[in-house]
This record gives sequence, structure tokens and C-alpha cells, in this order.
Amino acid sequence: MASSVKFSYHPRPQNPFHSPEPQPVMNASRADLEAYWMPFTANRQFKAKPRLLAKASGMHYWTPDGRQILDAVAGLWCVNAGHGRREITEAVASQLETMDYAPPFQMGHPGAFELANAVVKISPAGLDHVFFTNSGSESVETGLKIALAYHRVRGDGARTRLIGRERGYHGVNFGGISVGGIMPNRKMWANSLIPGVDHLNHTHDLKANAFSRGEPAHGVERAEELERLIALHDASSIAALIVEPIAGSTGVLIPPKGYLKRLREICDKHGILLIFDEVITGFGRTGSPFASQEFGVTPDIITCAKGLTNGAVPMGAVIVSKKIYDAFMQGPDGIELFHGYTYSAHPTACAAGIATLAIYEKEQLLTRAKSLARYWEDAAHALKGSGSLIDIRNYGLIGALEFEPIPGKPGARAFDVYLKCFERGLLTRQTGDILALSPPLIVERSHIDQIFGTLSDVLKTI
Ligand code: PXG
Repeated sequence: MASSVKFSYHPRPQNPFHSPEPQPVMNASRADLEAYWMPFTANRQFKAKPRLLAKASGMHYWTPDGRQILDAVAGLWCVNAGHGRREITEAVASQLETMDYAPPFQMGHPGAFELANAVVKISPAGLDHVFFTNSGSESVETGLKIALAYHRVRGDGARTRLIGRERGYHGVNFGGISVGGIMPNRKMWANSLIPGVDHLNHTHDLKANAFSRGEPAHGVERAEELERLIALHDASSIAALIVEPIAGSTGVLIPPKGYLKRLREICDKHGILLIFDEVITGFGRTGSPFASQEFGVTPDIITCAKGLTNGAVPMGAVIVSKKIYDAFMQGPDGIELFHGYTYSAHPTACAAGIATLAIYEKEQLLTRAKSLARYWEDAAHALKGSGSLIDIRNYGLIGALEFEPIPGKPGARAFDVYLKCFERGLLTRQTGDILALSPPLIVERSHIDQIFGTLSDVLKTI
């Protein structure tokens, strides 16, 4: 049966920065939804019963029929300064009017250099060069390519092997799914994954660590897996290890105490580069600008995206150490890295990034999670005991609830919770039987109360 979908907000409001009143523009039938092949979505299920968002401001979305939805996931871990920030809109509009596009190869524009400097300013000491991409996935491919090329330009070209981790998510391109550790993202392309990749075990251990607050106490020994893989392959064949400091997509897996430090030590001992994929943890999510600073472990390369532009314009970045950059700046003058994108450092994205970082600084948002972390943690753990919960975990302004799966129906319970939350005006993110939470960093205590109050109500129904 065709369902009718109303898009009741005018996509281009008269006032360029805010639409005072919703203006109906179209009614879409089921057929109108067909052409768009939605990413990471159950298309048929969705199109039979769509969930649409039409407007956003601050901590909230609105559905086309005007229902207000509290955003407990910052869009998709990216709208860290909250929705509809006028400073970003104005910067983007003004950039488009001044110069819409500039070629990034053998040419530059001021915004690219300004944004790179602004990123370096908040990066861990020693990470001081920035390569721009258009997404987290491209940042990962770029980071892996830089790591491989780094060893080669130094005359250590036998280091071709990459190490990832089970349950790691590094985007959807071939390098990223190869080092990534999510079965459905890999199995269709099993024969096309890049060769010479191995994986550490993931660190999730419910038996030892369920209901931990912050970093779990048990599991530092899992870092020794890296020594085992080195013994198997020999360090001289390994270029880099890539891990998310906190694994986001596979359900918020917080690193055990001391684990990341130990990985750094082992990498140092064997000349292996350490890449932190901070696409989610970057830009204030943990209470520091990057998780690297939060956990006191400096990688050689950081990959990031999302919060860099507050989600307003697609953009990613790869931040590398001086050691790495300098290794390429040797030999005869010429192109040092045969890599880049038509839209690397796109002027519009740079304008959005500069405005975003200015907001973060002015409002101290990159450390705001620290001051709210305890309140957030207490509110999350107050749910303990209700609704089939087998774990609650948290760090900074990240949280996750894990549910006992319904036998034979993995993911169904958390999806049910996700749908019921949405019906009650709360946007969360479901992955397997885990519900992830990561509100914009402008979140207030009253929003936190509402998030966990709604969850508490929903958990009584499952
Ligand atoms: N690395 C990490 C650590 C990510 O979290 C990417 C790379 C890829 O970024 P792009 O911009 O190419 O999507 C991500 C993306 C979820 C979810 O459900 C998380 C992401 C994407 C989609 C869903 O938590 N993170």
C-alpha cells in the first residue's frame, strides 16, 4: 500500500539563515521514495514506513509533520556544536559567493592553509601537518597509503602489512574494510580485500567488564596480541596498526585501562606506525579535542572527519607527525605524494571547518564533555536493572546500552528500542543489540534527563 509522505518544510527558506515558519512544498508517495538507494539502510522496510527529518536547530530535529525530536547522536556523531549554527551557514554562503571552487593540485587558496593551521593548533603535540579529504572513509584510505609510502620513501619498502582489529570500523572503501573487522561489511568483497592484513582481537569483554564506568579495568593484556602477530609476520613486514581509540560503530567499545599505551609501546619497539582513527572520537567527544590527548597516547597519524565541519559540509582530514611529513620532503623537487581528491580542501568545506573550530574554541566545546561526563555517566547507569540490559558503558559524552538479544533475532530488541524512542521524540543510533548515544556537545543537563527519562520509559515496554 502506498504511504504518503509530507515534506512540509521549504528547503530554501526566504530568510537565508532561518526559516521562521514551515512551508509545505511537496507530498511524496511511496513511488517517489524508490529512486534513492539508501546507504546502510533496510530500504524496503524503510520505504514501507519512512522516518523523515525535515528541519534542525540546536539540540533538535523536526519531522515533516512538525514533531520535535531530541538529537541524542549529533546526527551521526558529527554535529558537535549543535544544529543550524549561523556562523557556519554565513561562512559557507559567503565563501560560495566569493569563490565557489579552487583546484587543489598545484594551486592553493587561503582557507585551506588557515584550516590546516587551526587543526594543528588543537592536535596532539608533534602532529603538525594536515591532508584534507572529503569523508572519514577517504581519510582512512589516505592514512593507510601515507603509512605504506612512508616506509617506502625511507627505503624500508618491505613493510607492507597492515594490522587492524576485530569490530573495528574504518569506513567502507577497500582499505578501510580490509583493516576493519565487521563481517557484513567484508564478506561480499572477501576476494577483493587488500592483501597482507591481519587483525587484533577486539577488547569487548562483558564477562569481566559489564557495567564499567569509563575505561574498563580488565583487558590490557589484549594489547599483547600485537606481539603475537609480530612474532608471526616479523616486524620488518609490518607498516602500521590502525585502531579506533574508542570503537564507535560496533557499539562503543571503550579501551581497557592501559591498553592504548601498551599498543604505542609495542609499535615503538618495532618501528610500526600507529594510526588512531578518530573520525568519531575527534573534536571533543571524549572531553579532549582528540582521544589521543584524553588517553595520553600520541599516534603517528590521526584520521578524522565528522566534527571537523560540524557535519555541515562533507570533509575529512589526516593529521600526520613531522617525522612522516619530513620523510616525504626529501630528494629532487617534485610531487611528493601521488594522492589527492578534486575536492581536497574544498573552499566551502574549509569555510565550514574554520567557522566550526572557531565555535568550538569560543564555547569551549572540545572540553565541555569533561564537565558533563559524570552527570552523563550517572544518568546512564541509573538505567541498570531495567529492560534486558546486559551492559551500560560510557566515556565523555558517549554512551551505549547493550541488550540481551531475542533468541534467533539478533538486533531486533535494540531496533525496537530505537523505534520506540523515535516515536517518543528521541533520536538514538542502533547497531546490533546495542544502542549508541553521542549528543551534540552543547547538550544541557535537562536534555540528558530527557534522553535517559525517555529511555527509561521505553525500557519498561520491552
Ligand atoms: N572511521 C570511523 C572510526 C568511523 O566511525 C568512518 C571511518 C567513515 O567515515 P565516513 O565519513 O566515510 O562515513 C567512520 C564513520 C554508526 C556509524 O552507526 C558510524 C560511522 C558511519 C556510519 C554509521 O555509529 N562512522
